[in-house]
Amino acid sequence: MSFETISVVGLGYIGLPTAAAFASKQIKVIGVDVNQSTVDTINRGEIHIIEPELDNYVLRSVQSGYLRATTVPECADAFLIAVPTPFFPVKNQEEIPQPDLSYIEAAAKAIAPVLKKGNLVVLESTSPVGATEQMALWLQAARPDLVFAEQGRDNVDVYIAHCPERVLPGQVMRELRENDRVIGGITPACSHKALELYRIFVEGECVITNVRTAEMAKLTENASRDVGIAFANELSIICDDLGIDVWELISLANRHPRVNILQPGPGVGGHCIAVDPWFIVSKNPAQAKLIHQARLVNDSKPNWVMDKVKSVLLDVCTDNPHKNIQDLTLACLGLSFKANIDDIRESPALKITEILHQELACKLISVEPNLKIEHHKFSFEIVDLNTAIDLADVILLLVEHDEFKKIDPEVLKGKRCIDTKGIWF
Ligand code: SAJ
Repeated sequence: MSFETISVVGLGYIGLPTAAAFASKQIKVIGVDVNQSTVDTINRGEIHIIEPELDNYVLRSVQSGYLRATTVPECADAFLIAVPTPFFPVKNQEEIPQPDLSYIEAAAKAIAPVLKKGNLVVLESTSPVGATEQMALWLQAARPDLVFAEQGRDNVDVYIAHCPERVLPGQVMRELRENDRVIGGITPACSHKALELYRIFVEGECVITNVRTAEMAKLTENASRDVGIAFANELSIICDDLGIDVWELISLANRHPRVNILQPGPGVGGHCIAVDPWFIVSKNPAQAKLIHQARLVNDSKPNWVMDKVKSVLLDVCTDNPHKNIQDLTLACLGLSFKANIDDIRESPALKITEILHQELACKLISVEPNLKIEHHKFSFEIVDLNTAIDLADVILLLVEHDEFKKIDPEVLKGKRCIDTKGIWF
């Protein structure tokens, strides 16, 4: 076999599961991370991120000797780069975020000294179109003694490809194995080399294309979903104005055999769908009008929800003239970025709850059944579901957790409810 040892650079949400997937197939894997405590945790057979099944995979891989972590890259047959590709901060909403490829550059410079003839380097990080070719240039500059892949070049020493991950947080180990993979080499020989690598553990189909199409495929998947959600979010605002139940409307429209509208919500969260479209917009701002607008629609949905809450609180005061806003209690249900997970990063529900807590004079309480509260510090109070329903004058449903779907409609009687996920009406 061409691949006896594989090095995975960046041991985060994608790199560590990928390293463990290769190790589970009895391939020697050297995991590389700049963070010493991450390296130490993995070498103890433990994990530093939350993902079902991953703990067992890592423990077995480390105990069997197939997975080892280090801060310093070592020689291997293939290198997978799975480092973050964040955006530079923007000064105002009008500015288009620009990608920061410095982690890829640092990873390329770190592995360059240990590269040798016949190696394959795969960029897995979600990246703007052109990033893999840029990585090849950084590698070539660091190792002028080796010939790196370049379009149209036949005889190369180091093969280079892009193979984006497409796994859903919460189902990473299964999806890594079962999902189809798009593989784009800088040359066809690079694609075939990368195909051989992924076939080690991927049971889905591995489809070959060129490098730029592979980069764009990943961005397209998430941008397509973002545009679809923006359509649903815009519909929800129009329907609210027209007195139409958007959930009923969508379920009726979706009975058409060629219509499949996504679901509105309080905004789009997570680290992928709300982020990846910007890679397209930043590269082609003049052409990517719809993709850009979808981002703005989804990013503005939390403001619409907050305005709605304020107007409902005012209504309650108008209906009960003896009550001031200070006398009212608002219960916000859910903090995570989507249902039945504990991940609160880039969560519209958390953002809405925090801002409402800062801005409103009423009492605000929150419920999040998936979080270990002792691990977090919030400025607002967290209570259990029954207490929240008991105390609340107004209930704001932000995440469609199973616990909230099971609430008996009887106990909500007499409360004003704002259901941003359409689970109660
Ligand atoms: N959302 C809606 N309405 C919907 C669907 C989702 O408002 O109809 C919201 C969710 O509440 C959440 C956000 O969108 O806030 C994103 O959730 P998600 O479950 O759709 O996606 P992610 O971000 O967890 O994972 C996505 C996946 N991409 C696609 O489904 C196209 C996953 O396959 C990717 O691997 C992942 O991004 C990634 O890493 O890029």
